Amino acid sequence: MKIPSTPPVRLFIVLALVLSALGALGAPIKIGFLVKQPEEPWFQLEWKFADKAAKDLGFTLVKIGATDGEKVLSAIDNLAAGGAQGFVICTPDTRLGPGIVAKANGANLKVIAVDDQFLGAGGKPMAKVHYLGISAGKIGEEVGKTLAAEMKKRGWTAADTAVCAVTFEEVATIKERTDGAIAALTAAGFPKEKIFKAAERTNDIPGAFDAVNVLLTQKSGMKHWLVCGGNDSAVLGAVRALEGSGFAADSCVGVGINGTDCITELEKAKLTSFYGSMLLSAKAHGYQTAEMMFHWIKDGKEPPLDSRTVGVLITRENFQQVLKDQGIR
Ligand code: FCA
Repeated sequence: MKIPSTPPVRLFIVLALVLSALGALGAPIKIGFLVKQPEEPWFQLEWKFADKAAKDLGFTLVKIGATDGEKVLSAIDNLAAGGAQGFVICTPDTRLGPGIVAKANGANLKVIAVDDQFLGAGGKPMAKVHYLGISAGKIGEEVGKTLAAEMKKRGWTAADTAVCAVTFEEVATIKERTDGAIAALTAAGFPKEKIFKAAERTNDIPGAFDAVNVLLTQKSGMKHWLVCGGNDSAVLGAVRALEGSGFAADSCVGVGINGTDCITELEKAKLTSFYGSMLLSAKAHGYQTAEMMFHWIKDGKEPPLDSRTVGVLITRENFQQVLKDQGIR
């Protein structure tokens, strides 16, 4: 091409060529990653693995702690203003689903829900929103089976043992977990009337601690407790409450879920009632969701609508090795 010689015209044409070359390369990809409890190790690990995906694939990751609905909505505004094309979110309230989708659509942002599935009209899961979560019922059943096996191993009888299930039933994935644990315990022959729920007001250690303290004052006189809950925090709070009521490590067994929020507990020199946890894949939840979002934006490759991950039991015996294998330690 012969570029005309007058300087302003030449400058204009050169600029246009540079800009169109940049356009062909595509806009830089920016992805948000919003989590409901940024202080919990589980979510920090999701972020760590999402950061790794950003580094490997070459996009910008914007990590946002979105602890309530207002923060979620303003974060979406900020992402859109900052040139992001999509975000992954573990919402602080699953009922915000329709609002989040409307806001994202309005801003032309793609959404993947991670961990906690959005709820739509009538409290039904929003099956059309791309979601990656855990096989919650099955993982809960593994917790129940482990508790039943440990009870047997210790020679405890149903007459002197009770179950404390720390529940948080407003989040479906958490309810499915405790329902699964209770189902497995009853299937193993544990009497239903000795299974007690302690409902948390907040899904964290203090929430579980308070709920279990209330239960323990109502159900005094038990010799042994088996403890399940929606995640590690739930079981850790319960174990602390039991210790406060004089239950030592040899009188209770607790099994958590996540496996990431109980590492310091398993490392304690002194044995506690926290026996083990179903370790989930923070890598799949952090890296894979960010990667799926990246390819969706870049190549138009739509992720699967519903993916579920599994868990593996870790205890004091194997946790060091398993965490190492999974790139957590
Ligand atoms: C929920 C829980 C987290 C984690 C995640 C997979 O969001 O609150 O602790 O278990 O599911």
